[in-house]
Amino acid sequence: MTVTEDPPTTTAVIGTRRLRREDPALLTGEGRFTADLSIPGALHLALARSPYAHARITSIDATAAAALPGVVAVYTGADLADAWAAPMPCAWPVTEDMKNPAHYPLAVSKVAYVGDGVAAVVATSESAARDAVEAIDVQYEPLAAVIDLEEALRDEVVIHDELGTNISYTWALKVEGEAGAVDRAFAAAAHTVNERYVQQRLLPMAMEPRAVAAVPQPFGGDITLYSATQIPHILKVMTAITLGIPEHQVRVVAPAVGGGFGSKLNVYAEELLCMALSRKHHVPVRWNETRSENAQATIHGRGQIQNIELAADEDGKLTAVRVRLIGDMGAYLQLVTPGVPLLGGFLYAGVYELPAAYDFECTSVFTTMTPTDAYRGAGRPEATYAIERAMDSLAADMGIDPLELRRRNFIPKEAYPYTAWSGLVYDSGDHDLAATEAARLADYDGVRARQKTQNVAGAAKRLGIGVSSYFEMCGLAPSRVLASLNYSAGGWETATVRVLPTCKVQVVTGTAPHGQGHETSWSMIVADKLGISPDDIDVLHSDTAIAPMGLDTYGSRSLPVGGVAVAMACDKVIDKAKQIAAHQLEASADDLDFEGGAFTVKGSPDKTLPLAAIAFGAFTAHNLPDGLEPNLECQVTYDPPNFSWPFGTHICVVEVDTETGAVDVLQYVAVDDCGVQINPLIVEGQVHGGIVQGVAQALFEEAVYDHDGNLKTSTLAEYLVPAASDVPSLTLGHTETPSPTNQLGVKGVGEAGTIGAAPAVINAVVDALSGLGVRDVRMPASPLTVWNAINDAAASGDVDTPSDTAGTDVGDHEGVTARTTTGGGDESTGNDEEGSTS
Ligand code: MCN
Repeated sequence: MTVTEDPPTTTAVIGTRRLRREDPALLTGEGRFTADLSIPGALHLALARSPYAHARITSIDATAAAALPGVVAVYTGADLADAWAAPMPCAWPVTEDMKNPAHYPLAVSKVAYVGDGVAAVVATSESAARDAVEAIDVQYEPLAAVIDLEEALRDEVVIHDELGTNISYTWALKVEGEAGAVDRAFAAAAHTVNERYVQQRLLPMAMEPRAVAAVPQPFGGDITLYSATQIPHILKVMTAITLGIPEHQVRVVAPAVGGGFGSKLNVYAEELLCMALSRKHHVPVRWNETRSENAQATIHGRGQIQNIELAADEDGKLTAVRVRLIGDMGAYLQLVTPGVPLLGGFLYAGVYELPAAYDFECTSVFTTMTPTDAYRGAGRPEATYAIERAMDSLAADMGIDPLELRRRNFIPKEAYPYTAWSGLVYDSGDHDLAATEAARLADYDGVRARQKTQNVAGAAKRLGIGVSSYFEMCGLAPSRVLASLNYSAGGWETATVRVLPTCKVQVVTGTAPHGQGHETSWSMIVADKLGISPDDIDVLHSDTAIAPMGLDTYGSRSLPVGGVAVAMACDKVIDKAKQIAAHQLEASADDLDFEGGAFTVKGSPDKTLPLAAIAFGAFTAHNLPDGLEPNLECQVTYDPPNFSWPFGTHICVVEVDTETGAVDVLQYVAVDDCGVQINPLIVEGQVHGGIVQGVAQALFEEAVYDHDGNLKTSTLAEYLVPAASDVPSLTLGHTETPSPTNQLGVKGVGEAGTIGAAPAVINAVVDALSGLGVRDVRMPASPLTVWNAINDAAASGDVDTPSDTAGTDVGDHEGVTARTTTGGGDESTGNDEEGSTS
């Protein structure tokens, strides 16, 4: 385990900062996205969508629309009732009694969110289809919207009549060494905190909105679905089931995909409609999403109210954690909606030692808003936010430095592999090393010293420093563990390595990259393994006709599962090549070394055979060992023994303007540990993007609904995706603690930045203002929200450390009286937008 600022140099290719081979085509506009595909004769789909959040459909009159030029047909939900063999899929029934309303691509009698599809137009052009949508006369009987999670719980307005309740499920994870351990720990605790946090809804906002094109074959019933999706393989299975098409007749292709962040990990109505209608009309049917539709009809992320309680002994060592969560499912359950809070459910003790005294319970409710589902981190950023914010509250109450409190609680590196209270085994970690490195890069002590002089009475700008130490339970696999969580699919991944006669290599992977650079990374793994140039290696993916088996890309699983499968397939190729080499060199296979792309007989450097010769020999099959199949192609399906557990510490330094509430991020340091890095350049890109999405949640973004259930932030004018100028230059360091569970020593990194960032930022904001009595600031910490927090604290007079006492407030913890807090956290700093989501 080492602290490394320079890339590791373990092998020739792995660990080098190779430029992404994917980028030239994307940067020069050559990349072909779904909407770019030229599909002669395609009809265009457009959807009439509900303008009401909750209403009964009383009538639909499409006569005028159907008569418009270019319109081929208009369909209602009732017209298409026979098109579906099953409702739209939810692959994660987390409890046996989970309530899941039947959800079809078009609503039939009732709508449950603004944007719910009620009719479909197919026309000869996109504009004709969209114009016709305007001419459809849909009459509704409006019902009350439900946008408040606690109101949804009360069932005063029930959204899905047939369920009789808005509660989809309650899932509990209570682990106690002895019965009553949690209650006893809280009763005996020297310190407790009890905090409430709101995870606002977020819009994933991939740069490319969704796009679909379904192309039926004229004979035989085969159909090809082109889709901007992260999950071509899962989509193939699910669309076959939902439409009742034999699976072998469905081919799914994901052309270039412009980001997903979880939002393209789904089976959407428009995909099913294009497929069903293309089969009905025997011509291709395509659909391109507008940006506003993307905001309304593509899944949202987060949406939780969290209540977290920590119990700690006199030294601040955690003795129990209790969490109560309300999850906002939105109007319907999409592919993995119910599993999102559950994924976080294991992480509310963070990277800290905890006895078996953990009590987590989540109740998830339907609301009349766009369905939620996995968004970068999916449950894990939410959990990390809660524990990391609560740790800061505990530190503040105890009057100790937040970094010091974390150090007292870190799982020590000697304890790894560490069997946690949950029974899960964390593979490897050195949290203190990552925290120490982050503190060094951020000049933590220096900033604390600066605070003393800056945060004086009446200071216009107050300095804050926030720490967040995180775990990312990722690399989604192993299949058996996923089964124990009621997930309906496995977690394995496939790879084929095919050495062509001329020793060029094709890698076929079941992962489906949409910005993560797998072509570059996988070629680097193969190059190292086989001793050939990465430029001689092609990586094929995202087409189920080429890569028939796979489980796709999400959950930072591709490298620790799919990339490791690639390495294992190379091992198989080498084993087979060795048999050929042994045969041709007339040596025992045990006496051969393989290095630099050639086999050499041990002790006889002149007796050597390059892989190129073996590849050609395997192709001609003129001189192979008896019984050995020709060609050099091997496949592996890998189901890892464990999740992978990357971790790290992020530190954010902010300055808060006390007169305007504006937050200026002065410095952001991230020290992440994802084990061995295949390509540090890609890792940095992933961490950069992830941090920006976390900073965005902390400071900028929120899907805001009004009381009638209208999304008020459905364009980029209202939904504040940060611009490059809003984000500071990021200082990245890393530590390298290899995972012992796979041969590459790798862990995933795709979500790490997002998981670490939001709590680091808000901890910094609260740290800056704690001397003014501010204990919490709700996300996004917009200037108005921060300003209100300052003024609410002033009005309540709850100032721990008077701001007129220079040097005794933030950062100087000697001046703070330790106290035990048992009340609820400060809830007064809610977002002031009308009808915010929670
Ligand atoms: N990598 C590496 N060394 C490591 C870890 C990762 O070189 N130790 C490299 C991998 O080889 C791969 C990339 O980093 O090229 C990401 O790998 P991994 O962590 O396995 O994550 P996935 O490829 O499975 O990507 C999924 C992850 C998720 S869950 C979201 S959400 C997300 C993310 O990736 N969405 C993204 N990053 C994104 N990046 C882009 N551009 N667009 C998205 O939609």
